[in-house]
Amino acid sequence: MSYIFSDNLLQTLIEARSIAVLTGAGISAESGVATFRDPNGLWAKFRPEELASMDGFLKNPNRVWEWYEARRDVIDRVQPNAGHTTLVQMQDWCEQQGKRFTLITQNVDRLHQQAGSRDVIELHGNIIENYCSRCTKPHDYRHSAETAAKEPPRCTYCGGMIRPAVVWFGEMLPPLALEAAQEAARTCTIFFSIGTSAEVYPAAGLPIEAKRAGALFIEVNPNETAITRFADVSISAPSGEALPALFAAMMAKSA
Ligand code: BJW
Ligand code: ZN
Repeated sequence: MSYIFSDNLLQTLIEARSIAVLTGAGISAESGVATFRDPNGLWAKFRPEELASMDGFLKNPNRVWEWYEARRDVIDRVQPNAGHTTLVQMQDWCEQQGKRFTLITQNVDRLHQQAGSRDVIELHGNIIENYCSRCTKPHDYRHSAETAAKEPPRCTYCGGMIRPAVVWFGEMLPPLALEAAQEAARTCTIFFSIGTSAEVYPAAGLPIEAKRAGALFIEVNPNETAITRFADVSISAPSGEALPALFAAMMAKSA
């Protein structure tokens, strides 16, 4: 597949002072991690309120714990794809050019960090770490296929049930991460929204905040989303193909 990007877009990207990027599950799809809301996504098979909420966890802790253990099995086996690695190259290039680059992700899979991205803002936590659902102390359980537990381990301090360090529905996002993301959205000149359906708030509000503050809003997604109609540029393609093509075109133009 070949992509043609307008000279105007490439020039705007090359001259940008500050680039902010929001990613969602779609950027990891080509690595083999299921998205949530696609036809084959997790929410086609499971009910979000039963698996991704504190109520669901308290009603059936073993089921929720086993679901996260199964997802950890998948994440342990996959590798970052060309979409992730292009964002590392973009960060390197921005930093060499004295531009600001901020990567904000809703993903819990840590594939951005595995690819080499630095200072990633995690809005929805991560699936690797764990903490006590009662006293909130971190717990050092680390998943492995051999030790996968069928029920949540217990807190060594208070005996409470251990939960994954992700953000469930109805829970606050980590305040410093959210503030940093909102600041980047308000001050960037280019805002990319990549592989997210933009259905879940407050993350879904970031592209619109950026656009209101004057940024050019670029969406990369093979499908239409809740915010496609607000995009200044819509790149309707998988991120593992579109991002390397876009970055290569930028580099060719700036050479
Ligand atoms: C490709 C591709 C390829 C495919 N290349 N692309 C304001 C208005 C309305 C509601 C609310 C609001 N503020 C808060 C709420 C409530 C709620 C919410 O937003 N609900 C909506 C669903 C209506 N938000 C919350 O509860 C948040 N907390 C909060 O706001 O606290 C304050 C508060 C509390 C109580 C009341 C009011 C305020 C917390 C949200 C936590 C979300 N958690 C999850 C689970 C994390 C743990 C886990 O992984 O198990 O986070 S839900 C799930 O959705 C996960 C994701 O990070 C998140 C977003 O999904 P994402 O990444 O967009 O994935 P998909 O599947 O939806 O989309 C994939 C996209 O990829 C698609 O578009 C494809 O086309 C595309 N794609 N292949 C590029 N190759
Ligand atoms: Zn505890």
